[in-house]
Amino acid sequence: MKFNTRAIHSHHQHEKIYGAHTTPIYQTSTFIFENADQGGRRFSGEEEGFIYTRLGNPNMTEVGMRIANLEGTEKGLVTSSGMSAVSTTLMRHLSHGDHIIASDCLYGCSFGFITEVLPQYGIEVDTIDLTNEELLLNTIKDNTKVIYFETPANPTLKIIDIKKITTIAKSKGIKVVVDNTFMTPYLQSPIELGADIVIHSATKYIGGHGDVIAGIIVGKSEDINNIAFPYLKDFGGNSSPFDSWLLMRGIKTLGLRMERHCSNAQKVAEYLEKHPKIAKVYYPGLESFKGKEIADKQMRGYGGIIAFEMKDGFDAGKKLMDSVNMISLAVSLGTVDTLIQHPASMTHSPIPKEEREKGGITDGLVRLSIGIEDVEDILNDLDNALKK
Ligand code: LCS
Repeated sequence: MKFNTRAIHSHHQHEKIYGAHTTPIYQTSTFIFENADQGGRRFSGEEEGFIYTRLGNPNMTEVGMRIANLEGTEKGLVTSSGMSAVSTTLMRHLSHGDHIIASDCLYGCSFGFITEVLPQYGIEVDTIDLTNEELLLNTIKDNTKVIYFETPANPTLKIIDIKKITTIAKSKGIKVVVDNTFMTPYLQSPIELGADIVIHSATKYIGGHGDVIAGIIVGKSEDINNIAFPYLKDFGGNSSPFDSWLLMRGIKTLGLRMERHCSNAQKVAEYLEKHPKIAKVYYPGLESFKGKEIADKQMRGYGGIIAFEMKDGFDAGKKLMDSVNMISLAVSLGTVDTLIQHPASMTHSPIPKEEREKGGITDGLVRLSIGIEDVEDILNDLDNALKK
């Protein structure tokens, strides 16, 4: 079956007692065993079945398996946040004395976790420009266990060649973890390009409606089982039945929404690029965009996120953010409505200024997450705000 059909049907099991058409919310902390022997078999893994919601729940299984299916892999987990997906995955693959290479442009808290928290556990970290192949080859060491990146990256949309990185990593036995939040499985398939694990902030496009915080981890069953037990189980960063249920509702319309996010963002990016008050626009669908060639090779659309710099710098950007009307001034992204925010003082403030600027996140950069409203209304709102 094709993507949109799988987004609606894959791994759905009709509820048998009352015949509910959609999956009910299994809002329960624990599950009843038929007898003591069965309880023992479930704990030992001899028998499949649910035990206790921190260890798994029908709503989480359905979402995890559906995203795994859409990402073209075997198994998935739903976590309490995107950061739980990042931290649980990395803690599973790194121990004292290991080395991780991460992109120099990442979501602020991911960057903070990797550069501030991991070294406290004796893990060596290098954040580098992963578009520079020679630099990557020179940075890899005998103890390098993981290469970690986002593409397109938050917030500059920096594009990293997934196939190139996974080919290098495979030859050296290094795991590649890709954060596919900006693209979703509808627009990009890192696993097909050789990645081992794909993670998401499902808070964004997968949920899609701005009402849930969640994360996803998908990959081969063996890798996912090794993250689930004992890491997700013992760190306790699983999702909840209701949040998973909200994600399931969002996933069914993912393809439709992504098409609209892409077409709206393309029009807004083209409008901004021509505007006399705008100095530079970052959007992979623009001919002027630096990573366009690789984007065209590995992406099936350019997504809904645009970053830009005002000619008059941060003060002009601040005025713009304070002048929009329909558009909300808020962090997060990937919601049905359009959001605007300032990475340097908001989402990427955990990164020291010098590091931030190395990753291209200047003080003047403004980020837009384009929603699925009628594009004329988004353009009108921006046009009125830019006039001010
Ligand atoms: N990965 C990416 C690429 C993200 O953009 C975010 C959050 C996360 C991971 C973490 O996910 P969370 O725990 O929030 O579900 N990005 C945000 C942003 O740009 N604005 O607010 C949050």
